Amino acid sequence: AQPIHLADYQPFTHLVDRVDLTFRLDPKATRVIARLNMAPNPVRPGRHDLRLDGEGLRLIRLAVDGRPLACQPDATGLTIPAGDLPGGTFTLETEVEIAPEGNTALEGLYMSRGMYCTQCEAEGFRKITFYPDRPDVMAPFRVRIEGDMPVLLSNGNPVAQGPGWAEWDDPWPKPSYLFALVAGDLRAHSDRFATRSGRDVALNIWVRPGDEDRCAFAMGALKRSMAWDEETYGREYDLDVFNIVAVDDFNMGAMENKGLNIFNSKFVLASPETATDDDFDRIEAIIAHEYFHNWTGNRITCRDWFQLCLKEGLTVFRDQQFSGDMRGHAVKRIEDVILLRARQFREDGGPLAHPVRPDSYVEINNFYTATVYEKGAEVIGMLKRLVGDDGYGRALDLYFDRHDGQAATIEDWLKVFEDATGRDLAQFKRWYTEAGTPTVKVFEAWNGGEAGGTYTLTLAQVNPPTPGQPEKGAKVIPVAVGLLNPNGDEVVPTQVLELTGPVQSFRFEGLGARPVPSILRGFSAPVILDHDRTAEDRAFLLQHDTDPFNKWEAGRALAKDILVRMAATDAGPGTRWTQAMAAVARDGSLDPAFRALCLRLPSEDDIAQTLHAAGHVPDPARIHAARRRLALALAETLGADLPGMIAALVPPGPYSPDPEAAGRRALGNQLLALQTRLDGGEAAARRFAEAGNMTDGIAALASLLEAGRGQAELAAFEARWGGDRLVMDKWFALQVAHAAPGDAAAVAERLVAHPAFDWKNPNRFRAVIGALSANHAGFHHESGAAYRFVADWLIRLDPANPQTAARMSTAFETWPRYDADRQGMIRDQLARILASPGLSRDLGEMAARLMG
Ligand code: B3K
Ligand code: ZN
Repeated sequence: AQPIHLADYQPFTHLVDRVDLTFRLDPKATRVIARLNMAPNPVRPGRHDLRLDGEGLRLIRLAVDGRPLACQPDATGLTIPAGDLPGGTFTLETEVEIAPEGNTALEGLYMSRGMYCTQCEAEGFRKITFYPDRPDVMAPFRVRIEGDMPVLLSNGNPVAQGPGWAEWDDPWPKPSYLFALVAGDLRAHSDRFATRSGRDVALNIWVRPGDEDRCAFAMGALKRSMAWDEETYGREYDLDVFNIVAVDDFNMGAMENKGLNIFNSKFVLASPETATDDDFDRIEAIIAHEYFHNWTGNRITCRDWFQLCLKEGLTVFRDQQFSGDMRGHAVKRIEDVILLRARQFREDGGPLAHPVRPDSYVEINNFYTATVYEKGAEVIGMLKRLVGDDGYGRALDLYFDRHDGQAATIEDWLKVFEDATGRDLAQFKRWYTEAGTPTVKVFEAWNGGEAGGTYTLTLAQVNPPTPGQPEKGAKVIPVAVGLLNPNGDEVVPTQVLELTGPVQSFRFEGLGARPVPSILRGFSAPVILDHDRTAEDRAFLLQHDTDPFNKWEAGRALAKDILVRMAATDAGPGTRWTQAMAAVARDGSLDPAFRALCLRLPSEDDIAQTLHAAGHVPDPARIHAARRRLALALAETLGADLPGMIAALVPPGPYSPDPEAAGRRALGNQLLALQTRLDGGEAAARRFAEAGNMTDGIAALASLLEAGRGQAELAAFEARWGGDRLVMDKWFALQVAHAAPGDAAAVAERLVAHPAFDWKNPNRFRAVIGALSANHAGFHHESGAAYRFVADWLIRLDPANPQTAARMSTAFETWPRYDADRQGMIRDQLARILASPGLSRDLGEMAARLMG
C-alpha cells in the first residue's frame, strides 16, 4: 500500500450541499440509497472527474440528474468521468447493497448481538455508500431508516417515525466520519438538560433490556459535562436530542457521532456491584470527551487526517481539565502523567515514534495513538502555560468564532493563538512536527555571598533522533520552577522559565542559603528531566514541596533510583524509600488518593524504560523480583500497623464512587496488597468474601492471585458473574495480569480455550491477549512462549478485525530495549506476521514500522 502525504493535500473537486440517505435494513442484504446534491468546487477550477470512495459495496443503480450511468466501481471506489457530469449543480443517486452481518471488522455498518450499529471514523463511511469520504467535505444529512426494529436512530433531530421506519435530520454540516445509525431492541434511560440559552434537550442512553439500571452514573456525567462546557468554554449544545448508545462489540472506547454518540458498553454501564472506581472514573472522562467533541471535532473538524490532533489533543486536554475540576487537579495530573509516560514516552522512544501531527501514513487508523492524543493534549497545556490563562481564553474564543463550521488545520489553530496573544509560535510548532521526547539536563551552581547568594540553574535540551527524523531543532520548553530554602520554606514561588535554546542559564539572586530547586512543577512540559540528585534532596522534596506533582514525583524518583539499582546490581531495598513511604502512608493530612499514588510502585515496564534510558539492558525477571522485594520491604516497615490502617480507611456509608470514598478505597486496597505479602492472603480472602462492591472484590482477588492463591475465589466469581460480559472481562484479564512470569502464557492459553472466550469481541480479546502483553515479566519470559502466543492471535484476528489486530501489535514496540535473545525472538514473530498471507494494510504497516 502506498503512503499518503500531508504535502499532497488538495481540496476536493466537488462540494456536497446535502445528503439524503435511505436504509432498508437486512442483516445479509441492507440497501442504501443515497441522493447527493453536488456542485463543482470553485477552488478547483476546470472540469474534473468525480471520484467517490467505496469498499465492499454491491452497486445496484447509479444516476446523475435521473440519467442512469454505466460506470463500474473498482476495489476502492467509483469514478464518474467529467464528461458525464453537468457543469453546474447536479444530483447523484446510488443504490448499493451491503451485508452488516458478515462485518467482523466493526467498521462501517455492522451487527453486534442482533443490533445494527456503525463506526465510520476514520474511513468507514465508504463501506456504507459511495461518497467522498474525507473530513473536509461537509454536508447536512437527512436519513430514513426502514427496519423491523423497535428503535431506529441516526444523527440530528428526529423528524418523523412510524412502525418500522424513522427519519432524522441533522442540520449541522458534517463530514461523513460523524455519520451514525443504530437499530435494535433497546431501552432508554432518559433525562433532560436545559441549556443556558433555554434549549430543552432530551437526553437518552440506549442499552439492551436489563441494563437500564446501570446508566445513572453516565447520565450524571453527561449533564455535568454539558454544564461544564457552557461555564468553562461558553459552548452550548446545539440539537434537541443527545443520544448515547452502548454497544458490546466495539473497537475502541467510544465515538462522537453528531448527536448520536456510540460507546463501548464498558464505558457506559456501571453499578457498584459490577464496576470499579476506576471504571466510574473512566466513564466520566469518556462521556465528557465525546460530548466535548461536539464543538472540538464536530462543529470545527479536521481538514484532513493529518490534523487529527487538532480535535483529539484539544478534546483530551478539555476532558482532563474537566476531570480535574470534578475530582481534584493534583491527583488527576499525576494519573495523567503516569499514563503519558507508560504509553506515549514508550511510543516516542521506539520504532513507532511519530510527530503529534504525522506527515505520512499508510493506514490512518494506526495513528489514533498516545502521541496524537496524550502528547497532543500536553502540547496544548504548554501553549496555555506560555500565553497564560487569559491568552488561552481569548485564543479559544477566537478559534470558535473564526472556524465554526470549518475543517481546520494546526496552522489555523496556532494562528488564533498568535492573533489573540501576539506571540510568535514558529518555534513552538516543532512540538507538532517533530517526534521524540526531549531530555532536559539540569546543572546547578551556587555562589554564596555577604548580601545573599546567587543560584544558577542551567538547562540543556537534547532532542533525540526518531524514525525518519535524524536531526531536530531546539524546542520551546516551559519549565515551571520553585525554590525551597533548607528549612523547607518556599523562597521563590513557581515561575515558568522558557527554555528556547539548546542551553540556557537562569539566575536567582539574593538568596540566604543554597536552595533546593523543585523543577518541572506540575509536569510543565512532556520531557525527561535528567537531574542527578541525591536521595536526601528527593526525600526533602517529598516532605516539603508545595507542588503536589513534584512532591509525588520526588517519591517516584526515589523508588525508581532504588529499583534501578536493585535490578541492575545486587543491591537490597534499603530503608530510605520504605521509611519515607511509611510516613506518607500514615500522614492523615494528605489526601488518601494522593497517598495511594505515592505508594503505587512504578510499573515493571516503566522500570525497564528507565533502565534502558540509563544505558542498562533491562532483565524482566530481575525487574519483577526487585519490585516484589521492594513492596515486601514496605510491607515489613508498616508491619503490624497495616490491619488497623486498612480498617480505618473503609469509607463510611453505602458505596459511592465519589473521589473521597474512591481515594480511601484506593489506599486501603493498596495496603491490603502489602498486608497480603505478610499474611499470604488471609486478610485478602476475608475482604473478598465480604466485599460489597466490585472495587474491593477485584482488589482482594488481585492480591490473592499475586500471592499464588485465589482459585476458589475465581470459581466463586465466575459462578456469580458468568452471565455478565463486562464483569467476565475482568475475570479473564485479572488472571493473566497477575499470573507469575513463568505461568502467564499458559494461563492465557488455558483461558482462550474457555467456552466464554469470544475472540471476535474486542473487549474479550484484549482481556486475554492484551493482558498478557501488559504482564511485563510474563510477556518477556525467556521461553518466548508469550511472544509466540500473541503473534499467533494477531495473525488469527487480522483477517477478521484488522484495526484491533494492528493496535495490539504495539505490544512489540519495545523490542530494541531488550537483550539479543529477546530481540531475536520478537523480530522472528514480527517477520512471521509480515509473511502472513493476505495481511491487512493495518497490521502490515505496523509490523513493517516495528521492524524498523
Ligand atoms: N474519535 C474516536 C476515535 C476513532 C478511532 C478510529 N479508529 C473516539 C475519540 O477519540 O473520541
Ligand atoms: Zn476523541
